[in-house]
Amino acid sequence: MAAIQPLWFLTGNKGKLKEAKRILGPLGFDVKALEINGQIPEVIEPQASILEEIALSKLTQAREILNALGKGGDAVMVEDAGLFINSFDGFPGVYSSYVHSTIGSEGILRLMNNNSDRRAEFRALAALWDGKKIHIGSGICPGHIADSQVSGNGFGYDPIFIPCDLDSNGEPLEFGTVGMISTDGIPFGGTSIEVKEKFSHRRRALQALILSLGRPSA
Ligand code: ITT
Repeated sequence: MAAIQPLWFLTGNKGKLKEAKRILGPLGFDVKALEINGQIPEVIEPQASILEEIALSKLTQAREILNALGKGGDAVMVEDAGLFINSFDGFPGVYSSYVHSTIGSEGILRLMNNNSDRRAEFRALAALWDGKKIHIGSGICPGHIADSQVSGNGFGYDPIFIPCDLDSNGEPLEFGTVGMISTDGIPFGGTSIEVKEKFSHRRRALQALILSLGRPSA
């Protein structure tokens, strides 16, 4: 087994940090929040229409912060995600963070009122600097927007997002197809973190990243 490698994660989202630790820990990464004096550094999130552009800009800023801390040789990662709703042409997409902090999941449900096409997907784009070069991994989780919120676990839009079922290989099926693996119509917010991981865009993005790094995945 490879030696444990420190990996800085620049994020202000504790839910994302927790999930990344769970996924990457067993693969030999000690994932730690990138902080300065106990504070998450402010970064500029560019106005861009694709997740990759945002993530790469944040990665550049993360590397500058690490350099300033005298840790320029360490590995550092950012990850950008969003909820893309089909009938809104992908909105909120790259604006998911702003939309969540303003109208929230409740607001999305209001906007979706009487909307019969409830298909949506989570997308995640992870970018990692390994000290020499940049690696990218992306992941998608197709699903749909619930009629009402559930409370319980998770964060962000988890209370209103129901993932598509998976086939026996763990791959997502078409919307409406019954598969071997299912949350039985329960949003992520009503499932455990272990269940969410089977479906998660984040898990897929991080696994693709690990593949690009040439590390064996779990
Ligand atoms: P960063 O500091 O890492 O940018 P953020 O909260 O802004 O944190 P993102 O831009 O990646 O994170 O996410 C956009 C929004 O989508 C934000 O409101 C998240 O809470 C939400 N989100 C991202 N991943 C999610 C997931 O797995 N489940 C539910 N909501 C999620």
